[in-house]
Order: sequence, then structure tokens, then C-alpha cells
Amino acid sequence: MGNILDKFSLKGKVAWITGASYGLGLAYALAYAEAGAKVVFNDINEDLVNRGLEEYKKAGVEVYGAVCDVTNEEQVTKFVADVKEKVGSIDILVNNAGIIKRIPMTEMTVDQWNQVINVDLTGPFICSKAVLPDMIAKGSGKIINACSMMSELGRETVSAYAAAKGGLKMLTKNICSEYGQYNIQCNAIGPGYIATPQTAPLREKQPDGSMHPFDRFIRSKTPAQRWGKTEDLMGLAVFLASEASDFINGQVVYIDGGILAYIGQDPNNLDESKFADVD
Ligand code: NAP
Ligand code: GCO
Repeated sequence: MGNILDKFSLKGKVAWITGASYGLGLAYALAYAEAGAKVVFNDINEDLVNRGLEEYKKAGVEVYGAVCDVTNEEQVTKFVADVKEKVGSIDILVNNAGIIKRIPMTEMTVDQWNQVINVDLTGPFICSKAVLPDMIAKGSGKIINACSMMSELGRETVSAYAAAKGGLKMLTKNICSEYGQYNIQCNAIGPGYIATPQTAPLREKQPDGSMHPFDRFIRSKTPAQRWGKTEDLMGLAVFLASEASDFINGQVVYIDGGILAYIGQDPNNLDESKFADVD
């Protein structure tokens, strides 16, 4: 047996991270490039794709990027065909693209609900369906879904997001069940609360300069008493994309600083002077 670290190499693999112009998707893509993969990404419009290309250029990473709406099967089919022609067939898919709408359910319109379900649940279905045939033909593949604390827990105002992320947990188990026989592993990353643009509204300072109530709250529910950083998730993303996880299938791996294990403490007990960690 060679060096154990070779099992974590992505050398020679083509990795597609959806919605990877910034945030967690960008972090996953940079980690994959460092592990040896050829990285391809999409985002919802030209401006975001160009923003992403600038980021990858700054990092010295050569990538293929194109506009593709993960809810549009025609665009996804074309994206996968273009990647196959220009880079190679996709070995690793990270269904990262996602949106959230924080609206009380009684005030949420069906259209708003459908927008969240379409991106966060139907999008991963469409993208997974598009890459599975080549993975089956190759006899190997990795699909990694972006689950969430809301795959396990609810909270006020996020009904559509929680329903989507709960469904995504079960889609993960079902892809495992249906395609594990072809040496395809489908698992999910379940981040806790990570400092990205998506959660920025939950950290905004109050007009009087005090912490956002949710910021204080989530720190009181996190043993680490801090928000996650995108780099905290890079190791797990590489692990789930690599040979090292070939016998792990249908799992959601939670990377939450201990939130799901902890009943929490009184937010008023927290020492704010310790909180210099994120924006
Ligand atoms: P983010 O900052 O909102 O980035 C999501 C990316 O997906 C954005 O570039 C977004 O573009 C893109 N996107 C949205 N709709 C799309 C579509 N239809 N087609 C293609 N791309 C689309 O989110 P994040 O915080 O990095 O999170 C990434 C994933 O992890 C999401 O699925 C999120 O639910 C999940 N997650 C995040 C956290 C966290 O604490 N941050 C925790 C658990 C799970 P736009 O800019 O146009 O929206
Ligand atoms: C929210 C947050 C969360 C995080 C993440 C937690 O409003 O509660 O946006 O949903 O994005 O999903 O794991």
C-alpha cells in the first residue's frame, strides 16, 4: 500500500461545484484544485461567473466556468456536455448552489416557496441525473450534497429551506441506494453556521453597535462559540470526494462546531470580548 495520503488525492478527476463563484462553493473548488482535480463551476449569471473566474485567477487556479441555472435541465444538460467535450466527463459533483428566503410561513407565497425548493432540492436532482450516466459507464463517481442544520432542525422563517434540506438528506440516501452498485458514493456535507454572504444578515451589527441577536444566539448554541469559516469545511469536502471515503455512502456528515450535540447555554452568559473571529 502506498502513502495513506494518496487516498485523499483528486489527481486526474474532473470536479463540478455548482454555484461556486464565492462562498462555500469557492472554498470547495480551491480545495479540490489543491488536491489535484480539474475544477469546473457554474453560476446563475455572467457577472457571477466572471467574479468567480477572477477569484480563481487570483488563487492561481485554472478552471472552466460557465453560466448555468441548476433548475434548468436544458442548461444543465448543455453544461455537462460542454464540460465533457472541453475538460472531460465529471467524476465529482458537489450540489452546492442554494438560496434561502427567511419569511414567516404564513407570509410566504407559493412562488417564494417554489423558488427555494427548485434551487435547493430540484437543482441537485437535475444535476445528479445529468452526471450519473457517465459515472455509471465509468464504474465510479462521487456526488456530494449541501445539507444543513436544517436537514435536522427547524427554526422560524425558514420553512421552505428546511423542507428542501430535509428532502436533500433523503435524496442523498436514495442516490446511494439506487447507484451504490456502480461504485458511486453519494454523501452530504452538513455545515453548521458558516460565515458567508448567505448568513451575513444574521451577523450584522445592530444600530447601537451591539451584536445581532442571532449572532449571540447561535454562539450560545455552538460549543466552539464561533461561526464556522469556509476553510473549516475544505478537508471534509476533499475527503468525501476522494478514494478515502469509497465505503461511506448515504451519510450526512455534520461539520457544525458541535451544535447538534449541545443543548446550549444562556446567550447572556457569553463573554462578547472573546468574539473577534468573523465579520
Ligand atoms: P451563498 O453564499 O448564497 O452562495 C450560493 C451560490 O449559489 C451563489 O453563488 C448563488 O448565486 C448560487 N446560486 C443560487 N441559485 C442558483 C442557481 N439556480 N443556479 C446556479 N447557482 C445558483 O451560499 P453559501 O453560504 O456559500 O452556501 C452554499 C451551500 O451550502 C448552499 O446550498 C447553502 O444552503 C449550504 N449551507 C450553507 C451554510 C452556511 O452557514 N453558509 C450552512 C449549511 C448549508 P446568487 O448569488 O445569485 O444567489
Ligand atoms: C438560517 C441560516 C441557516 C444556514 C445553514 C445552517 O437562516 O438559519 O441561513 O439556514 O444557512 O443552513 O446549517
